[in-house]
Amino acid sequence: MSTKVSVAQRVEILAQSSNESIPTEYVRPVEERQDLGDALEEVKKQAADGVPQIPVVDIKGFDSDNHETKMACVESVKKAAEEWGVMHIANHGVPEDLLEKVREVGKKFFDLPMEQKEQYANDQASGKIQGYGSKLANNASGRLEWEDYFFHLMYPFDKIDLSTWPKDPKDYIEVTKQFAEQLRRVASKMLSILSIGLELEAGKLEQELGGQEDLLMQVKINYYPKCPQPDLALGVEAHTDISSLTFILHNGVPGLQVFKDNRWITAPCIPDTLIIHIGDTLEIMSNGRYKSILHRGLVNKEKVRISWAVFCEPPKDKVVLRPLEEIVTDETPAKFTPRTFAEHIEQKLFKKNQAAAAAAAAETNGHKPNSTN
Ligand SMILES: O=C(O)CCC(=O)C(=O)O
Repeated sequence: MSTKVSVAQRVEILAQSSNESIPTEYVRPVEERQDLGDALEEVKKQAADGVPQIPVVDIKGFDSDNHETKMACVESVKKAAEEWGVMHIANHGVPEDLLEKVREVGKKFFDLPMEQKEQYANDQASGKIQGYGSKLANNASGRLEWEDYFFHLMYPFDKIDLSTWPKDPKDYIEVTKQFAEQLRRVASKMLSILSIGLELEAGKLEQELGGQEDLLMQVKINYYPKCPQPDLALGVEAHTDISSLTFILHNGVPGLQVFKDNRWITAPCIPDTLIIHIGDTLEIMSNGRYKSILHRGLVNKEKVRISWAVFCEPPKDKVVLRPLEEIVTDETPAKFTPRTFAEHIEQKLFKKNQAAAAAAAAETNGHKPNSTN
């Protein structure tokens, strides 16, 4: 039986009702409410509190002929990847007018009438994961996320399926292809910097991840409608990414929060930068030196937020993820067991389902679980 999400379950539709409270499936359990609030308020509060901020790194220096300048760039990226697992990157070289077009075509898609968007609906139960979707209550905890999204593979071009991409607006495909090419270039550069940061050859990480031919880039355009109770809801629940790197572009509305030193830190919107997360794949390959950052998406009462999460992933079965042998020593033995990317996804899903089942059981028995991750 298909579990295709019906129109009534789209968060955009829910948000259009004049209800002042959100349905219970969207109310996060108490243990998830630390630092949870309206993203617009949280980001202001934090600036006033002097909370440590996600580092901003300038990657222009990596192109310099001057060795010291180049290595200073490597050091700053390495430090951010080791201490935070997330950074804003400045001077990434993606033209701002292209980024503006990406924002425009994404917004135009979500502005289409619902019947038109539904033509692209995904069907997770039958394995059709590309397309327009909303989270299904398919886990034991039954909690939902305050967002709709559009997900598709965007690079390499010989593996994409254009029939799954929006045909409206007309320039969606052209703009998204340009965006993909630009981000692929930045991904290579970041992987070179991160390789050198581990004292490896510049091309090592990219080659381990499948190289130009097989490293995949998937885009998830997150559409977070305004929410009447942002102190109770999450746009995206807390998770680490399975990817190697994830890029985040947004429409200038804050919402991303990262977990560091036992608190949630809200990312401010810094003009002309892109956000990059380190994902599980690089954490494993670097034997834990680079951190896969736990993060989530907040919502707010006043503004629609749209973000573009672009996941750079190795092929599912061709590559075995393991701490690179150059890094494993007697003093720093391997912290992770070898696994394919597909096995990593399976193991993670299994753990998540177990945790959700335990949380649901504890709730039924009147206990409060400590963790939701
Ligand atoms: O919207 C964001 O900033 C984060 C999105 C995210 O983490 C995701 O889609 O997996």
